[in-house]
Amino acid sequence: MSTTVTPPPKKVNHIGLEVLNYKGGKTTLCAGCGHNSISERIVECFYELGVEPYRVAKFSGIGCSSKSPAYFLGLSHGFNAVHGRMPAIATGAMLANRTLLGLGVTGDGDTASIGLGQFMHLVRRNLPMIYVIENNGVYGLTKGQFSATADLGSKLKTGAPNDLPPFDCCALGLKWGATFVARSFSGDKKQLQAILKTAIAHKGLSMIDVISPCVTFNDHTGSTKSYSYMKEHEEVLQELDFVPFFQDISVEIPEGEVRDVEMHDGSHLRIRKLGREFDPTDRFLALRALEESEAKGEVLTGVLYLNTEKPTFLDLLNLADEPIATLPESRVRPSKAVLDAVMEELR
Ligand SMILES: Cc1ncc(C[n+]2csc(CCOP(=O)(O)OP(=O)(O)O)c2C)c(N)n1
Ligand code: SF4
Ligand SMILES: [Mg+2]
Repeated sequence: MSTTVTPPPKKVNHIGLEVLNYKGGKTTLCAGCGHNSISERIVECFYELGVEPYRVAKFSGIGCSSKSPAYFLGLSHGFNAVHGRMPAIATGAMLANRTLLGLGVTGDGDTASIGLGQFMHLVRRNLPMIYVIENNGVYGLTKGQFSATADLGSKLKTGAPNDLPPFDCCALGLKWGATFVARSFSGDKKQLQAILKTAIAHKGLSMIDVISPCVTFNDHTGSTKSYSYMKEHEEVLQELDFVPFFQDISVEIPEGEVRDVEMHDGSHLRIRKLGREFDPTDRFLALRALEESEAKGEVLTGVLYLNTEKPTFLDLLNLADEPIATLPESRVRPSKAVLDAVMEELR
């Protein structure tokens, strides 16, 4: 007699998709590379929040980090740009279709060395997209030369020290007007998840600097971007808890200890202080906290700044609600009469 075995029901998110629908190809990065952990967090967060994968546009430049969009969200759109030029491509795509959820994943070289000028303008414009910097202090793909985020005195595997002071991407982002600035560590699963989810809910440029050790070229004694250095020097600013808009928010919170920030989509970020007083809406305080921690040789992680009020680049341009990319020709091509009037003005 044969018995039929009913398979267990598939686990799905609130839009009915399985986690498999959020995965990408098999990684070709080194085993233990911090970038692989970040890809895993991206898969989990987009799955748990029930983001439609076909609404996401992934952007990257060149580097091991910039290869990683191939390893998550395989059902999304993707554009692998030239080294350091991802912001220009992302800006064009987001202007053409404002209904997309932009996700840039890049490296410290791609962002702070060759791509610094592009990154600067992206932040200044507050383009609504997520911008993840997988920061290992080196050019991993080209065999481990120091990047512009390498700390002064940090040593290469050969023992050669870095003689130049680093750019702190978070400090630069704060200065240039980013509306969500956070730092995390690829090894801190819970913190990185809460930060990524907040970035998905944020309407504006969300920049996340994630210390992501390169196990092949920058994980030795003397490196300040190694797993062991981060374990000893990470200074966690707050405990973070993200409550998505589709979940009950009525949990009691002890007054004075937790700050609740309502995001644009109705989700909530709950920030519980850990010892020190810190106001994540105060840009000057954030810059000071970064300077102080750097002077102490600490790596400050957490949400440094959040501004839910500032208009985005798309708001400033007064774009139509419908994506330009799908408007019919009759609405995007000026009539002959309009063109004639323009030509007349230029005479
Ligand atoms: C215009 C240009 N210059 C230089 C290179 C060589 N190159 C490729 S990746 C890279 C650095 C990547 O470093 P990073 O962005 O930190 O990524 P990682 O590999 O460390 O993740 C460089 C210099 C290139 N591809 N194009
Ligand atoms: S070389 Fe470094 S950054 Fe590149 S995949 Fe390997 S560990 Fe990661
Ligand atoms: Mg790098």
